[in-house]
Amino acid sequence: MTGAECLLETLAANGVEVCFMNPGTSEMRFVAALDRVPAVRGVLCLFEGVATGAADGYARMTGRPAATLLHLGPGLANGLANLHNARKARSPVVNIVGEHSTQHQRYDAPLSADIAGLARPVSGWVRAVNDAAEIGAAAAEAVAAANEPPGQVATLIVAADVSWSPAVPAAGRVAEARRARPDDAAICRAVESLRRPGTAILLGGRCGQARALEAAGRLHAATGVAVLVERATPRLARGRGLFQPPVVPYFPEPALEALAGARTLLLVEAQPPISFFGYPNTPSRLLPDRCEVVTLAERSQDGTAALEALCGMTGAPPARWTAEAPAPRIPEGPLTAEAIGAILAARLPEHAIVSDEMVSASGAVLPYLAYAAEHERLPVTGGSIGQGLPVALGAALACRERKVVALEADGSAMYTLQALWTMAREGADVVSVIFSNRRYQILEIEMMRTGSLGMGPAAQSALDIARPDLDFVRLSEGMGVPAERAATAAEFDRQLTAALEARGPRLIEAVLG
Ligand SMILES: Cc1ncc(C[n+]2csc(CCOP(=O)(O)OP(=O)(O)O)c2C)c(N)n1
Repeated sequence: MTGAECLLETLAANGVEVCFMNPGTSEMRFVAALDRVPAVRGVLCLFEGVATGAADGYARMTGRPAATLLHLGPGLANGLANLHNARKARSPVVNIVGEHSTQHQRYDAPLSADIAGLARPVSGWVRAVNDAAEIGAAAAEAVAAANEPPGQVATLIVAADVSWSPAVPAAGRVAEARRARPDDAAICRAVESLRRPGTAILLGGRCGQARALEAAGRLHAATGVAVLVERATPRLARGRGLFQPPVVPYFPEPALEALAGARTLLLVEAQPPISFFGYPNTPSRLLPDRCEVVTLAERSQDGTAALEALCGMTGAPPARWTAEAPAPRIPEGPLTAEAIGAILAARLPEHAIVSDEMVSASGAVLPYLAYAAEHERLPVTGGSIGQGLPVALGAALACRERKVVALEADGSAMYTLQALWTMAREGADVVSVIFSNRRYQILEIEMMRTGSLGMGPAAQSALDIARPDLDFVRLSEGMGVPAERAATAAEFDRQLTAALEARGPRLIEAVLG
């Protein structure tokens, strides 16, 4: 078999089933091998940022890596921003990058670049393979590295001649890495903290998922301990019937307020909270000075098991949760972010996956989603916009039986809009809602916050994405995704209901009044 077939066979033998790809000449033998190794399905993406974001979404929902296939340094560079988000999510990704054949690497050919240098800042593991004899073992090592808790990007750089030379696969499967439960000393320290007034728990990592939330809710009900969730928690269960602790706010002032009472902060797969940005008059560190930080579980450990152990040691009984207020009624009139929130609260189907890149609209919409049916929310983990649609695509291919809803600000949507084309081609069950305010609205707020006294026409023009207005209906239809435009709450409700009932991708351009 060829090195490319050996690479794919090894990926398949180690549980990698999908490869989000945008290939070139150096990856042609990999592409050819897809027909001989059908256990790995190639999914074509028309921009590398779509491929890397989709791999992130897939990993968040399965806990397993997808592969990506990118074309030399420039292809990798196009995919870096969403690999950055994947790194912050601790998503396992097997990031395969093609390289020139070994004899060609000594020349400064047009596509020559420092691939490892580009890969390192986003990768926990990087290996270049220039000998076909190594490709089987290297591929197995890449999967093992990606899966190493808590999960990371593992970049495997494969020379073109490795792909076309004969090779033999590595024997057997790599051992599955398990997350260790924190030791008894860490659990005893945490039990002691729970006895003290002013203790708060901060959840992150995998502890946004239902089982961990249930355990945290039991502790909250039994001991009164405050519970918060990190903003960048990659997968957060929400909705009626769940314990829904608040997420640390985006802006520093409300975040400082939310944490002001903490005397001890128990970290569970989380890090001490810091502000998203530094501003002229607010601190970066969000904890009060006198607050002691106690780590119950590191990011690489099993925080859920640790929380459950705490429940056992404190005798916290099962608790029940209901959303405090009834679901809000469907509004009338012009379409606003609040109206979208209320309609989503009523219409979101059970177990939906919500990819959240609403940016400035999130403050208005998210409180309503507390009343929606149980769902999971995937936020932007690394602040790099252009991840929402690709993550939705990856999540939809990972969970074919679940409806995915991408809540997407218009400016952010334009970074990786090509995700719609792959959604159409793959029949991905995604309803994309574009929040069309035709501005970079959050940046108008940030402009004030960073001390600017006013905006002249040049500055305003830099934050205004109208002139010309983007026509998301035509953009979407042009990529094969049926689309409609809503300007009133009633239109949006009707279109959303129909889109949720259909299968396959749909888009609604929500023009905000
Ligand atoms: C890759 C990347 N480039 C630029 C930015 C800076 N940035 C943050 S928000 C934003 C505009 C957001 O506009 P939109 O998505 O329309 O949301 P709105 O603020 O209008 O709600 C930009 C350009 C970023 N976060 N990431």
